[in-house]
Amino acid sequence: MSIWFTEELHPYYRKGVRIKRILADEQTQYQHLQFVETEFFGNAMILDGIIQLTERDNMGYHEMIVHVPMLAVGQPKRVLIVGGGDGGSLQQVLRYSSVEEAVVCELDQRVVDLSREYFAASFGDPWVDPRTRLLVRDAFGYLEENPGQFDVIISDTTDPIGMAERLFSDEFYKLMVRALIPGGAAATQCEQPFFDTALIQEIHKSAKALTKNPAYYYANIPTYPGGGIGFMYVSDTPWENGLKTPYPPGVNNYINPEIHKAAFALPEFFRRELSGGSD
Ligand code: SPD
Repeated sequence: MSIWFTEELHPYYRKGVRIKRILADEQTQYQHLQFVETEFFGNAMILDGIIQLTERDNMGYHEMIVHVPMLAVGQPKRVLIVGGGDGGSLQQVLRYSSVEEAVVCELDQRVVDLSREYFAASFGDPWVDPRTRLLVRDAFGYLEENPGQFDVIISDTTDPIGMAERLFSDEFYKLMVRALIPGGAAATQCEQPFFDTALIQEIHKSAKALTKNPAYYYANIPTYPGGGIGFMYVSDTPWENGLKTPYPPGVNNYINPEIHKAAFALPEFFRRELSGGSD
């Protein structure tokens, strides 16, 4: 069998990947969850018709969402991952020997269960690490209950649709910043400059009101709309601090010092939008 999977996250844009076979297809309590084997990108997870990650190109996403805040903070001890049930961010977080606890707040247990099966070749089994604590629950309540607890928070979410919309709100950013220790840093999945300009502007405004040194950065991921995705770095600590920090043990497949720096260089139209259109 060889068929095309076509994704239409935006009504004016489509992309497709050729798939070899469907590995799993189920309706969980929360969403339509599919795992497929693709022709080129290895195994992929699809939620409600949207590609979340593939084995071949997830490194740009997970290395950048994790290492930029982790390196900026230096010796992170307690880390919270919001979402992230596939284990890709967790695998990167656990590379740091300074990490004493990595809490993953994921709503859908089936995402974890099936990812352990279909991404084992890529991520190993980070869930058995004694530092990992999986909480199958909504992150909002957890953030509310845990002010001032985390050195780093990684918001590794789906797109702002349905239940996930709240994770892109000012309210969420306030709770997230409140859950950081002083000088802690967060990085969030923050969508695509071409397609989501207004949303990113709003989030940047919230981040600026809450912290001294927020910044938007970008990574290339061919299977995401527009070929990539951006992240909001949210912290009083400048992201540049991370440029001086050595990488944790293990192999990097995307980040290096040049990429780390260049990721914060924004195309002019978008830089202007984020600066409020004034300069
Ligand atoms: N438009 C796709 C955005 C996917 C973001 N979530 C990725 C989860 C990987 N851990």
